[in-house]
Amino acid sequence: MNLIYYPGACSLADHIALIETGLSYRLISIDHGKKTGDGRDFLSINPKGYIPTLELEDGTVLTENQVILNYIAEKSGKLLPGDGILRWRVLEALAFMSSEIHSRYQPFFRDFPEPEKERARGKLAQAFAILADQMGDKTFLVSDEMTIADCYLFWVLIVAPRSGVELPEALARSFDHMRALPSVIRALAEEGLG
Ligand SMILES: N[C@@H](CCC(=O)N[C@@H](CS)C(=O)NCC(=O)O)C(=O)O
Repeated sequence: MNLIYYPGACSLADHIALIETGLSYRLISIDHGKKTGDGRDFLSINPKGYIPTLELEDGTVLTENQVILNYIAEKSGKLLPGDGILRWRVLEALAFMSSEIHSRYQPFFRDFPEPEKERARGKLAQAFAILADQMGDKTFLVSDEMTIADCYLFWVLIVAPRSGVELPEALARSFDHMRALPSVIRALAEEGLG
């Protein structure tokens, strides 16, 4: 399958998940003119125009980070508990990070006016506190086993400094732990981010 990505963007979560699960993948970058690294018009692949975008071997295209992460987990049988409450906690954490954190990074990506940034900082601080509480002293967000929620969390934590909101200790610890994992080191290197 092809993962269409920008270096360091939220597609990093899917990239880490692909490496962790051992599924085979090809990385295809896109440029700012929405041209793919293999010379195609990105909008004709994903009219939404954003990454991550996953192209399956039969040409089917999947979009939306939460869905792509779920697909990787289902396909590999890894990074998502098969049943029980922990499965729902993983999906809950993904939805929370997508709607309450990722979308609140927009003012910092696009340089919105300061009052909007300040409002976003307040909401982000609350959301980080909730995740830190959930993390507690566990190794990963939901349990002591890594899940797709941790792949997304790592990207969320990479971007956090752009907002100027300080990370609670449990999240700073998670970031240090995650960035030392072989899958994360490899994903960053493959995206040219060393
Ligand atoms: N709803 C999408 C949002 C993905 C998204 O915001 N991707 C950003 C990169 S992190 C993007 O492609 N931005 C390019 C643009 O908005 O033109 C998802 O959850 O996958």
